[in-house]
Amino acid sequence: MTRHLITSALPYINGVKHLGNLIGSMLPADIYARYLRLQGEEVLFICATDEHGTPAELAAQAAGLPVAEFCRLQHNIQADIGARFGLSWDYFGRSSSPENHDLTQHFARRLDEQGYLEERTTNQVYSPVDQRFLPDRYIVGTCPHCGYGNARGDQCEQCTRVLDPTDLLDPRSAISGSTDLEVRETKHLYLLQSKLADEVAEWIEAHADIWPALTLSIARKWITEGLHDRGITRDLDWGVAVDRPGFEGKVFYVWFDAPIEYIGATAEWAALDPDHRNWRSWWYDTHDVDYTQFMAKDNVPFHTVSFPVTLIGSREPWKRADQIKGFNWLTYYGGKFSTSEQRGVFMDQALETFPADYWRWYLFANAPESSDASFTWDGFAVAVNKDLADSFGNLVNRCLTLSAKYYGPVVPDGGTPGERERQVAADLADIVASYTQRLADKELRKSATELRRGWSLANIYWEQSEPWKVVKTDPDGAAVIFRTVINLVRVLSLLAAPVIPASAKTVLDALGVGETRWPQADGIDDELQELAPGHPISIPPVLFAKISDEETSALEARFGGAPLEQ
Ligand code: B3M
Ligand code: ZN
Repeated sequence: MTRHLITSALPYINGVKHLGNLIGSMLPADIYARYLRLQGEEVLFICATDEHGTPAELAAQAAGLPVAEFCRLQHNIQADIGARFGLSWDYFGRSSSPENHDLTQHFARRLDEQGYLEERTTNQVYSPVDQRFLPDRYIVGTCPHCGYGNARGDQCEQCTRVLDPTDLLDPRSAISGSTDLEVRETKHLYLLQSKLADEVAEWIEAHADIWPALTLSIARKWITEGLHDRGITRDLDWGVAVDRPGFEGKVFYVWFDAPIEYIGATAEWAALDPDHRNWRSWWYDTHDVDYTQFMAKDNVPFHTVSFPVTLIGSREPWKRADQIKGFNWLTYYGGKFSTSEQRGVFMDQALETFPADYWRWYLFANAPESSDASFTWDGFAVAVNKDLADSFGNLVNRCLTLSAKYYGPVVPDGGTPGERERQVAADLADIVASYTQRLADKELRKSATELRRGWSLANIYWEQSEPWKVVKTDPDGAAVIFRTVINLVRVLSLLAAPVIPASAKTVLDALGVGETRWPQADGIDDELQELAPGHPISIPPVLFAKISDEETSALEARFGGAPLEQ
């Protein structure tokens, strides 16, 4: 029996995440986990906060807090918001955990024993005013190529050329602005990726026919460009200490320890119930685990190349991803969401304006899969009004309200399904089969199309059958229609449950559906008779409130919907 391991890219600790982070990894992973659980599969859904690196140190400094305290507070904030978005992690860990420290140091030792680590002395920019070495991104200056005055030491955002800090004209510290910078020698550990390039390339090509095009193209690009040895230690205080003589005061680079936290968080999860949870059975020398990773495209290189280098180089049988679902970017009116510049809609703000399901549906149906997708408030209002309110919510409330009016709070009795019901059953079977396949393939937009097809099928059957008229002359005939629609609503709510779990539960509770299990296409007749005559039902509250044009305009004004300056 296959067990399913699912991880979504770990959100950085600094600040509440925006909708792009949500749809870029965490939400698709949650939808997939929920779908598999409804299928009766064993699932372990893992995520965590990514707590190391310069951004964490600087954000803590700005908050006037010790970095460990800052991370603890921010982790709890992100855990709470994730829960309110219905992100059903089995565990939401912390990359600063002792488990991750131990595992990171274990991998470093193994890589060293296998000959894949090398000490190298390099020149690095030091800022006496800041009393620290400055990572490339924290040195700014004038780009020698295009004259842009805020070019970063690793890349110029204006002409996108990759830079070396020493290329910059008039360099200064991005932290203090100090121009008093020195170049000092410093020693770092280098991971000899070049020695493992062939094995990584072989692993990538072994997945060529199952990875999505976006994932495969990025992975192949990095291999084609040649795998360079890279420094995996930094002159920072906050992070996983390098337990090696001569490396006092240095920590591992955040991208070395962060993916290891997928394993670390699993160990943290197991530590809560050690008698029943065995983290190694998911990660070490496993043969029954199907592992899917979810992330945005900028993280794909680390997951298809860097992290596999660590796992392969350890020469231990660690589980590697089977499927890697990468996403393009969600933009905000065409511009990049930005945590540092507070541009776009952030998860806490989103929940202040509308319930989680509204966002979950919009992001699912507009996921940036084959290309970037642009969030607009108009697009959001259309998705909520047309799909959720009109197609799904309205049908649920009208059919249950009218059925209860004519037959009481039970599934109506009487009548025999006819040709029209047989056709509805056949069409529904096709939709259940295709929707199930799309979800299994983690194709969000195509899944949304199939779910919409199901809502449309039920609405057309309802409108064409006109039970509110039939009931006046043929109560038994109308009973068949109401019973069929009520059972259609049950099936469609189960299908929608992974995407809009709160709303689906409201409907399923009103229908008195106890066992939530995945509908079976090859048993569709039974599915449409599951709620038998006499089964008690109630009327749920209105599921979705429509968004008016005035509200949409006000939201655009509040969140700055105008096209952003690039
Ligand atoms: N913290 C997310 C980002 O780049 C990064 C993912 C780590 S996954 C191990 O925004
Ligand atoms: Zn430039």
